[in-house]
Amino acid sequence: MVIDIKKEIKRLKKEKDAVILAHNYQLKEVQEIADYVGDSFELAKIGKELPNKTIVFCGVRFMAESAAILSPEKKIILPVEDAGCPLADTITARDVKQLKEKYPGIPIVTYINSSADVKAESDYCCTSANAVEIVNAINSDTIIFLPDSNLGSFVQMHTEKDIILWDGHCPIHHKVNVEDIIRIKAVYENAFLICHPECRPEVIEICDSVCSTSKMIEEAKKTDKKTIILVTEEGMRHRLKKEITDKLIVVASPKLMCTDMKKTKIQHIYEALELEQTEIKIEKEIAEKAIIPLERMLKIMGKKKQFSGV
Ligand code: CIZ
Repeated sequence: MVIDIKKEIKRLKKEKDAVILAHNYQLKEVQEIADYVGDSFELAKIGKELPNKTIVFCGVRFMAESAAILSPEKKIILPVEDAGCPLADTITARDVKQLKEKYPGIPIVTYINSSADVKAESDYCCTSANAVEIVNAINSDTIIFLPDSNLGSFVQMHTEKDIILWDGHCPIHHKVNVEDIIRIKAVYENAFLICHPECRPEVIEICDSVCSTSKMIEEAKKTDKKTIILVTEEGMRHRLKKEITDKLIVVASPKLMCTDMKKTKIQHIYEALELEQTEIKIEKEIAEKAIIPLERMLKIMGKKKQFSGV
């Protein structure tokens, strides 16, 4: 018997009181079947606010963990168990503890692309959109910034404070070099280049705008230029193409493809709903610690919202 998988997903969503969230970097067909598409923290917040009991998070592990930290009362399902993030994997909670011993009293700001264990050892969290603002708001002349050193270097360029970096990178963004940008600029001479702050500083320097994935939509809409070159994971192109129909959207290099982000297929979403697997559970003690840097971030951003339940 051939089943209509999209129909089955719809049925199971209702049966299990579930919502499907998909990251901006997911496959086109996954974005299309999702109820919400966005950046990781945006999605975790949406998941928290929705009434559904179950969240199917199409993304990588740390993203589902953030949703679990924010919504401990809900069932958070990651459709592909081994969808991970090589950047998040560059640091462990033990590494953070060692940094604290080495630099006592220096606040630790941790990018959202990190495990729950690492967040639990951190003082503040940040996203790529608010990293500069968070660092500047902290009452200390020196800050330890984890784990992405390109984002940390970007912050260093926009603050008077001294930033101690962790040597982590997103291998996808870090792979793009100046030659790639020069090459694509030569093809599309009059294009507007938008890059992610996880890119190398020398790449950032020759782009027109540097911002988080959610801000990219705004930036692409704002420019008069008719061609947009994205220097971020290629899934973002689908999101932009949907929202901006009168501009040509191009990805800077074929290197910008994250295999972990592309692991989730429609079939996995169906199985995830049917079997309610893989559930992402955070130990209560870790969740209670990990929510503190997230709440501090929200407080700085002026959203003094308190998350209950952990
Ligand atoms: O946290 C996210 O969603 C990522 C990976 C990047 C961004 O800028 O949205």
